[in-house]
Amino acid sequence: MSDSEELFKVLQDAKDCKSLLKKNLTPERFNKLKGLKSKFGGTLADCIRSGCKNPDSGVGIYACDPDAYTTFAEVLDAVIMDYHKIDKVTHPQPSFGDVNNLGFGDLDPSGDLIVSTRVRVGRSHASYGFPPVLSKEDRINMEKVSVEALQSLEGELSGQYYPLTGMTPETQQKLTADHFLFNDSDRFLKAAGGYDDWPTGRGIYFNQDKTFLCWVNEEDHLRLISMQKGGNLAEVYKRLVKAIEQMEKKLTFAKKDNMGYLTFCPSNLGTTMRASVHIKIPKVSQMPDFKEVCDRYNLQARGIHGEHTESVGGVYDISNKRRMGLTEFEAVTEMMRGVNEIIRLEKS
Ligand code: ADP
Ligand code: CIR
Repeated sequence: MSDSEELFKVLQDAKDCKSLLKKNLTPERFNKLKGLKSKFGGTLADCIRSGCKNPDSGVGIYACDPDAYTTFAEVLDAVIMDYHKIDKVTHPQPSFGDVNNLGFGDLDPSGDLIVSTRVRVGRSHASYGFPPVLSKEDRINMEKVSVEALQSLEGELSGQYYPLTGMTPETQQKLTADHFLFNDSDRFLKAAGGYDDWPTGRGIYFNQDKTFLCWVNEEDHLRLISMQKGGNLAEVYKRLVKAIEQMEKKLTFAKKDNMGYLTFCPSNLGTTMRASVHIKIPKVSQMPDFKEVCDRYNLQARGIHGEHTESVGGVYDISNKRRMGLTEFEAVTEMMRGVNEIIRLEKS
């Protein structure tokens, strides 16, 4: 049996698996795609390894490289439509709204509930593949061009780059506990090859106040992040838009018609935007219909140390779930509306 056939068998035998991969990789699709290779040399096995080895995956499939969205479109399109709740793979041009008149400001002026606010996007270099097809040399070269672009940022975005190689474990732990830095503990990403050659080529850039940060070669080539304490979503969003515009002038990012920006995980395509609050909701989170409320407002609830972690002390990470088929402004507005409703419920 080939690598992909063995993986597919494991997936078919996983009877309790509810991932979008399991639902959408039918035997017909599998047989059609199993022998194909993407332009970067990636295979179907590279895309489905994580979802087959982790039957508790929610999504279960990654793109081995930007071309996977063409070569393996038959399964990826189905997963994309399912995740982003769209009936056609389509995505508008980027649109950030009028940043001087957004229609939202501080979501929690009382300061009672929202601990902090964060908005991030992912970006991929157009000329490189994603983790399963990258070499150590690719990672080092990508880090170099990313850091050069970051070092050209101006004003409140200007800062310094700190490579993971050589960083003390104490510094790493402190930055991670404070929600700034990533680590290599996500077993889904690990199985997808996301930590190959760790820690080579990885690092973090941040400004003096740690309100603008950039992750280099974590899950995506770049993750641009704006965050601060409290609930002022407008300030956080505006800072991120500024960073995106400056970075766009320096680098060429992978994009595709009707898909927007391309990312390793299909759940991040399109705007690639995740706008989140860490919010104290001891009452709402205990309501029997908490999950339904989140679904109704297209929100996702995570624990406070990132995806696949648990809540601590009634504090949850609440963010927009959909990133594709809507503009950046619409994605952040969707999150704002949902968070307003969660706050209303918590206070009533
Ligand atoms: P991502 O947003 O990159 O998809 P994670 O869910 O893994 O990924 O979160 C990454 C990190 O960002 C984690 O340390 C998490 O605690 C932190 N984080 C997310 N949202 C917020 C927020 N609103 N305030 C502070 N930290 C946050
Ligand atoms: C999974 O399938 O659960 C992991 N590979 C993570 C997918 C990203 N999750 C998400 O909801 N954005």
